[in-house]
Amino acid sequence: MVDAASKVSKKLNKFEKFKAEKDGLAVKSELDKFAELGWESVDETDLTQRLKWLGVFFRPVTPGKFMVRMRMPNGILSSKKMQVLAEVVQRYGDDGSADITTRQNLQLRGVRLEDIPDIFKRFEAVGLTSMQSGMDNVRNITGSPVAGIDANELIDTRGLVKKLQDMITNRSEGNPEFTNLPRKFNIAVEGGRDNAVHAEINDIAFVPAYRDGKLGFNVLVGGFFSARRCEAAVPLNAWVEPNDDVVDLSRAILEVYRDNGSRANRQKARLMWLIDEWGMERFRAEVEQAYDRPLLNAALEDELDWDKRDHVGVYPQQQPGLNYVGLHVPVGRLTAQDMFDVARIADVYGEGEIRLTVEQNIIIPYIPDSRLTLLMEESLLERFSVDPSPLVRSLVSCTGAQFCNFALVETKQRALAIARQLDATLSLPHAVRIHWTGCPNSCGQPQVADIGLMGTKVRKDGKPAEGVDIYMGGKVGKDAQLGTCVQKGVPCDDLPEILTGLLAKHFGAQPRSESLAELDGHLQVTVSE
Ligand code: SRM
Ligand code: SF4
Repeated sequence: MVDAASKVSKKLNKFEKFKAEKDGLAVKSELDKFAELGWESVDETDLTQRLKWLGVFFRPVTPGKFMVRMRMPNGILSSKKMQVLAEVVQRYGDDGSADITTRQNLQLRGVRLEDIPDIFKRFEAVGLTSMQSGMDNVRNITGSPVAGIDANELIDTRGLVKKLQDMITNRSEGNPEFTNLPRKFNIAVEGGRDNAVHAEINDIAFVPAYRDGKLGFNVLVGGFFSARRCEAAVPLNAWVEPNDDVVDLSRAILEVYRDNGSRANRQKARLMWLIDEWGMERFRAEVEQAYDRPLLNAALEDELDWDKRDHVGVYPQQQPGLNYVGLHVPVGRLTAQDMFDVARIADVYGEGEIRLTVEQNIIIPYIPDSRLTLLMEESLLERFSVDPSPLVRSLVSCTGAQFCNFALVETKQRALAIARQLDATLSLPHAVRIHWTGCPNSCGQPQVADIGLMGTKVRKDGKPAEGVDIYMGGKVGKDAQLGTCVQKGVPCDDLPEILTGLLAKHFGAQPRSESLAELDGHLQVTVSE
């Protein structure tokens, strides 16, 4: 293992210091001890920081009730895995729930530290892992949620994403080679035409491209969001074949970043800052050296030439007679019962497979034509609609104040309430993607939205109040581009009116003529507490 921290800089930030004292992965062998001690007696840095290396997050907002962040390569899991996750959440009663994340992943809530050793055994038995899903590690690796079933797909990314995860996490055992990066790191491997995973906002993005008639990936690097700075990824001027080269090149980039990224100022530690410091020519040369063979220049253009799809609804698969059905999960929140129901539906109607999207929704693939009508009658589809109202349909929200101590505002409940209210009063010619994020960390990706709302503190009528900064202009799909802040400090209470104005001016919204009663079906969605 490389002692990266000492190699790079003598001036280390406080995170680097505690990592240098003890690697995050070290707590893996201490879980039984922690479970016996109880969370109040665990060393503070182990409790609040190092446990995140195993995907176990102490929540200062709900002390003693932990969040567990999984890994779901390409957003795919089996019904068996979903059942195990549902059982974990179920044992915590009203405290237990799960969230689908903006990286097509699942986070479990309410978990007690004393149960972690048992929970991890259950995970292992079905091939689930939460290894290296937080802190200075590579996050869940995203890929098209319709990989292998999309009739128009270019590259099926499932195997590649799994291989990448296995390399980075040492097949979920934990890989000390990559547990001490200077900062978090995101990788996306897009195999479709519509850029379903927002490739451009990842530290490494592989996007499909033909070079000399051969299909492979152009490579982009350095995309990220942070409170201080947001950047779209830029071309590395490299093209790789869709095979182990993807894994090898990712490894090379990670090594270069690990050994050279800034460990002094944590606000300037993401990959793009290193690219800025060196310039792309040097960065590419260093990566090429670590890759240990010549890098091929990028193809002139990539194949991202479709508008982004949200996959909500019923769609034919590339396999004749089979369909995938996208269920809308309001702001990604699931109860234990929802999870059992989704697993059952995947078993009864499909082939026991479930997929997650970066819009925090669920896809059930492999549904035969003959089973569609019956599926549509399932009561779960009243909550998880295949045809939700337009603003609710495209709503994305980060965790917010309910569980996140960085949050400046409550997000999920409010996001849903406002979207439902506006859907009841406005008719829209097309979907408008509204993304909520509770603070400038941008987990809810407001910069990719048509309208992005970033939590902030404001004053209203002379009193402190919850508010948002408004972002607009985010484009997704073929010509993805980041939105920018257009209005600052809007009190949340004023949002219905302000959003109505924006929707009318920029998105063709008209006052609705139907009565509210007609929308009843759409208004029944709720987020469980
Ligand atoms: Fe995030 C930190 C939740 C996607 C940028 N993010 C956090 C923490 C861990 C803070 C904390 O300890 O409370 C949040 C946990 C709250 C909780 O209890 O759920 C949190 N981030 C999330 C999730 C769950 C939002 C969601 O509701 O979907 C997403 C989990 C993804 C996953 O499965 O791994 C999530 N976070 C993102 C994204 C979006 C993405 O990856 O496409 C971003 C912006 C992209 C990026 O990172 O470049 C993002 N999160 C951050 C940052 C700012 C990073 C930076 O460089 O400054 C932080 C703060 C930090 O790391 O210091 C952060
Ligand atoms: Fe928490 Fe802020 Fe991320 Fe929302 S954007 S989950 S409030 S860190």
